[in-house]
Amino acid sequence: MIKRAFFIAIAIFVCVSFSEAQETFNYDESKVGEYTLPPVLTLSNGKVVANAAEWQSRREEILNLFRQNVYGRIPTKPDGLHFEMRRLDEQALSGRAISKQIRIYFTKEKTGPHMDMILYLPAKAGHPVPVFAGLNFKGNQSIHADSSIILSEKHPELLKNTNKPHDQLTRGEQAERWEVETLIGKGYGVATAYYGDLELDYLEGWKKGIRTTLQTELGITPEEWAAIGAWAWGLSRIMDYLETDEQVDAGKVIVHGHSRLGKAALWAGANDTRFAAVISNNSGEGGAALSRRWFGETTNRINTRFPHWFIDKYKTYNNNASALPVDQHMLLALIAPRPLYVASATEDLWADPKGEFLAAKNAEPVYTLFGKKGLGREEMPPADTSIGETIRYHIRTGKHNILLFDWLQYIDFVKENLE
Ligand code: GTR
Repeated sequence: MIKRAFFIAIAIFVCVSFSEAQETFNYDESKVGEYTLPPVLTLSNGKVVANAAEWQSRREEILNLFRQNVYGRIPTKPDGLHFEMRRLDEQALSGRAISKQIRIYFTKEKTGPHMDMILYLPAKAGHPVPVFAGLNFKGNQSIHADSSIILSEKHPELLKNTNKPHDQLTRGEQAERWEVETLIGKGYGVATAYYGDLELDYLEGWKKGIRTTLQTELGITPEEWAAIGAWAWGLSRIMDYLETDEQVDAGKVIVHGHSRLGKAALWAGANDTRFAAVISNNSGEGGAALSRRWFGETTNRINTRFPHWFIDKYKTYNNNASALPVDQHMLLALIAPRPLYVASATEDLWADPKGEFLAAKNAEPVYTLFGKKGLGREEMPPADTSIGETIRYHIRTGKHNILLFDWLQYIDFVKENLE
């Protein structure tokens, strides 16, 4: 048995290495080649959408195409969903914030699958506040050095091979990505949960994640969706909680995510229109970047390296993205008419910044139907310059990351679009 598993593992490793070794990645704009994007406004019957009311049928079509070909089905909320306050601190962050640590149980039973979220709110707001909601990579304790954050139960699974205590390794480790004080100081709430509470991010993570544990409650088999879908589903469950909290302005919840979690944020925003605005930070291939552009990461590579992120059907487009009935500008269009921010970074060529810009650009016609302005220019802006109105874009100087510069743009974007 062990021997068999060993040989399967070797075979997978050899296949992945072989297909990666075979593939060349392009970083030369002159080699991108020609491609034609599927028209966002043309219905499958050939009719062209002429106004916002007609867009609804095209929207349904596109959503279904993404479900059938890329991310899989997305179930609704389970009946037994309920919340439990684990820790409430009215004097968090030296009195500047209120923090609520809430367990979101996905079933009636307290022994069942759950996700732990933390919500920071500005201490003296005096009114319901807009909230930035996004998943984190390393457990809630990683977003801030705040010692009252309860350690993630799930994260240690990924730290098995080290002797260092979990606490030492991860508390505050990703604080520069979260800017909690900045957001609180400007009057916003911050809600987050660990993405591994939904599904741990490795090939077999689904076996212990919600795709397995909730299949009966949700009426969906594990292969009908994939990890990005599970993470997106979790974002909607955060929204379920936020709707119940009187200190939150549930009409102003902004879903955001970086990188693979940016892909999940886009998919959550596309499915769940309760999210008032959507932010994709360096989400790249399978996120905001056009799949048909041969630049940086490819469909083949993402499906080979991360087979658990997308459904099996998506793998049939490996080396053949032009056969996809969708491209990622259509995913962005599903956010319309809600405010959408797409951000890239100059050194993040793997995510194809120009492909992200062009996807945003090609989502514009849908925003126009609603009388909303998009990017307002044809060419990419210079680095560190935010452009656009309801659709915004910037390319930050530097690496694949989410940093203070990005957050400051997101804050302005929310202020100008939602308040
Ligand atoms: C990379 C992957 C990207 C992106 C990134 C991340 O390895 O190829 O699509 O999602 O990981 O999540 O940091």
